[in-house]
Amino acid sequence: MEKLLMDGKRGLIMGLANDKSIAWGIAQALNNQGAQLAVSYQNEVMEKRVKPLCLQLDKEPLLLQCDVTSSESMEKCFAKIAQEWGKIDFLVHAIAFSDKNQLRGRTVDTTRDNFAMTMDISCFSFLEACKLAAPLMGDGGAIVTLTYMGSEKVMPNYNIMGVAKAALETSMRYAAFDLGEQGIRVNAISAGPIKTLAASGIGDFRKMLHWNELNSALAHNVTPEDVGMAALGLLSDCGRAITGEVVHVDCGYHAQGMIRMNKAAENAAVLSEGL
Ligand code: NAD
Ligand code: 0WE
Repeated sequence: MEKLLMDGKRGLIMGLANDKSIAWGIAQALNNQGAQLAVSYQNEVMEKRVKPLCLQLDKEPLLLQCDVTSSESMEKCFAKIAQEWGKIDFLVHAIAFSDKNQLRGRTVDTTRDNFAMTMDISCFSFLEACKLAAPLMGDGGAIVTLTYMGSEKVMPNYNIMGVAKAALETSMRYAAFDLGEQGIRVNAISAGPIKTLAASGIGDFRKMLHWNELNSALAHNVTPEDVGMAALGLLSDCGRAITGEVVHVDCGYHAQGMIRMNKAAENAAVLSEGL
């Protein structure tokens, strides 16, 4: 049989909530290329969704609970993987959180507590995961985290999450340097907007999706499967000389300097109302 890209490779995916999750798109892409997965979920609520989903994977995954606000929980999770497998080849970090009420209004009104929590869950957890994964990647490995363009440019309402994503991207570059000599590559995927749990209840999200569809170079939206394919490239040997990079998987939207002029009326319609 033909060799698959991830044959013989094992790794952990953090941040699976349900079948809409970007983490699920990545899990499927890796699974389809022969990877064996460990999957971590935040709590019992997520467990109910994640368990049946994982039945769809070809190789039975290691299911682990991991709340990233607790170092003890993180250490237990990686200790379990060490105990079961001894080593891993890859890690996917697909976790972010901020107080929903502060994903609107002014960024200057962010509270001290929400600033700390947002940075803790959305950025520090990545560094801690890198630290704990590295000893399990003896002969090299690859790490991917998920970011969003709100780190580079102001996106209305993304607010303190944009600040956390900027810190996450910079953390990724420093981690790539720290772990590079050990043969570990560290990269980020900057995904375009996708309707996931983390996008639910965000005001104007439908408008944002339509805006991207109208104005991105490829003139459509990104799916979790699209992100999965890019992650597969970065986590497999295809990405063997790529590290410290932010790959935009956004149908080209990040390169755009203005709206698509032949869709001016449609853009106006999106802005003016409902849709
Ligand atoms: P999602 O809701 O499916 O995933 C977010 C995950 O974060 C959930 O599984 C949740 O359980 C987990 N999480 C939150 N707090 C946690 C904690 N304390 N401990 C452990 N896990 C915790 O949504 P998603 O859109 O798939 O988000 C995944 C990643 O992709 C995030 O980093 C997000 O910022 C990023 N991203 C999303 C989009 C988008 O438009 N959906 C675009 C670009 C980047
Ligand atoms: O990173 C994200 C999602 C971030 C997020 C979303 C929520 C909603 C539910 C973090 N914390 C929470 N907390 C909750 O209680 N994205 C890239 C998706 C997203 O979120 C936005 C966006 C986009 C795009 C929020 C405002 C504006 C744009």
